Amino acid sequence: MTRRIFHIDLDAFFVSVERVLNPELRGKPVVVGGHPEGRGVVACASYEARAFGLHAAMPIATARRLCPQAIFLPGNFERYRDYSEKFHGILANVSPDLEPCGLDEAFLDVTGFEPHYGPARETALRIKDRIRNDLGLTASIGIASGKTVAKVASDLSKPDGLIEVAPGEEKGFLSPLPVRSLPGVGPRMQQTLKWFGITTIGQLAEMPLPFLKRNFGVYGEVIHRHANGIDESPVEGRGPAKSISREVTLEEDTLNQALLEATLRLLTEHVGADLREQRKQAKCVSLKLRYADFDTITRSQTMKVASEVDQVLYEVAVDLLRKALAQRRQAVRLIGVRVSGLASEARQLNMLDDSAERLAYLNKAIDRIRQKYGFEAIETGRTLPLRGNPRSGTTAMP
Ligand code: TTP
Ligand code: MG
Repeated sequence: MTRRIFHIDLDAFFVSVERVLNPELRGKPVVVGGHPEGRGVVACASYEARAFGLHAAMPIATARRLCPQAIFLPGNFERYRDYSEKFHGILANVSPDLEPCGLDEAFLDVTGFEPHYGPARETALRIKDRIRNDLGLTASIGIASGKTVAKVASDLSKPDGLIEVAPGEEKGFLSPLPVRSLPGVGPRMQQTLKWFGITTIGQLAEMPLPFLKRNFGVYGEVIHRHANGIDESPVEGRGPAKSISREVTLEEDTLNQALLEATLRLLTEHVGADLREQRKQAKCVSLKLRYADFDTITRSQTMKVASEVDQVLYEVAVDLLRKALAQRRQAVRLIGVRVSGLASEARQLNMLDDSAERLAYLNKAIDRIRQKYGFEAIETGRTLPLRGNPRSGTTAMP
């Protein structure tokens, strides 16, 4: 049976919540984010503000220059989280096959619903009505046979839109769109593709698989399938994950400590992003190394306090790595990191209170940008030795 997957994304989420609470903000250019004195970046710009070129992640100072008449608000994360939970609650009522991603987005699998609930399009319209009536917000929905096309469709339909891509039309739908519309194609990949003369998803879909693998590593294969409208990945509920891990086989066996540390840092950032996505903290960090002779070791450390902060998890992981390298001087073939002992996040996210809060907030801001522009959109200083190195692609451990 052809799957019917929804991608649902609220429009200008933070600003829309502010407008529910203060209707005078409607129809005006509004920006949430940064500090009143002009530091920081835009978290959310209303569509009226976007008409002046404002967008998420733009420095507030630039936003003020481009649109001085905009209303700038500091934002209230607790309030947004509250609306986010209600939003996910509405969707959970429709189908248990719900995969929330971020605060204002989710995938929903409604395959097989038609005989009972009518066409998928009508179910989507009912969801939009419910979100409007209960929360006062507008949502955009994409419907397709897989997650990637559904997401592209919802993005394209914004704001307050609905696009359904009929089964068999996935490839044709994607074909004329620019490569950056494909989730995971960040600015750097876009630039590389442009250099090869590839600007549309249709052109990308026609590129031979070995070419994409050579240039983008393991990720080239994923991009190839997605560009061709193929995405069979299931809609995965949060589930009670027991551990989260990432590992990568290096292109060449190596003893280069700087490279191993940078790789570990990137893997840890992926794991940290997953933890925060699931609103979990981990008590235990494990390092996995496979040597050139395929001998594999794991080393673990339990922390005094559970954490979801990249920097904290990395300090533990890199300590384990340094000890392991000091004990055995043999080239490494595979490196991985796993966190376990997961518990629900205890700490409330207060904006910018002290340094721990600041790090936690910074991590969440980075997650948002990466979700929007691809993981490669942001490089933290410690992963810089990996620059331009395709071995930075990571795979989830089974
Ligand atoms: P998005 O869904 O990416 O953006 P949006 O809802 O503001 O606008 P639209 O979907 O209509 O294009 O992000 C959801 C919220 O996440 C957004 O309102 C604010 C927050 N966010 C940040 O804090 N920083 C960021 O860099 C991004 C992209 C989003
Ligand atoms: Mg949104």
